[in-house]
Amino acid sequence: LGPLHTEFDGKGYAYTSMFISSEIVKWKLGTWEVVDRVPTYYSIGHLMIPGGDSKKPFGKYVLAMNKITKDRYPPTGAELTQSAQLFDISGEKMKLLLDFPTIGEPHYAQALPASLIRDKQVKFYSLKESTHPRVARAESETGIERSGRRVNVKMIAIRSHFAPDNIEGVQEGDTVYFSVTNIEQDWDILHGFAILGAENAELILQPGETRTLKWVARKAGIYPFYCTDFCS
Ligand SMILES: [Cu+2]
Repeated sequence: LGPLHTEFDGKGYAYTSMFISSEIVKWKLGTWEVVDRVPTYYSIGHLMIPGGDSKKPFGKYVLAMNKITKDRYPPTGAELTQSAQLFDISGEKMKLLLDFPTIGEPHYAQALPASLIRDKQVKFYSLKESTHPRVARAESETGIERSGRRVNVKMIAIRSHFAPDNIEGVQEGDTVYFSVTNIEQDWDILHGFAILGAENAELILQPGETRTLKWVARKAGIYPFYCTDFCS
């Protein structure tokens, strides 16, 4: 009851989410007969077969994204997690592999074999090839310069420190532009930058990336800054 969405496995079957009866129904294209059904907990909305809305589905799994979590999880407050279920659809009957909590009411999703993106993804930004005007490729390229009431700081971030990490001489009312380069060239070492008194932002830096945070020295004092991608 209550069919919402349909995905295809590329092998002649369709899978329809049933919101009211809380189930996935598998049916055969052409004869339209129902060949299998599995319960979902509860009130499934979208469902997803990797590539299942394309001409060539990958067709090994179906994911149920449910809208109602009634009686599933401990009470964690007014907001409860939603639930999802992953089924193996490589055989005749759907087989539950994993039942797990997820965030929000997931509104569709897509999945694909890792091999399609593994060799094509940008893993980190090459420092050598960086054309960023504020890049500092090494500690020797960092520096602090003043022009009027503006202070430009060029910094590097590396595990587990910044350089320079002690900046003196900023005056009350100055505007400081912190340009920070994460000089790591390992794809999975991120760094961040936050400073006390920054009102609405901080930086997160992919390896090889340079970004700038504007900060105003509103009052004389000592202001700590730190890496938000905890590394020390
Ligand atoms: Cu860090």
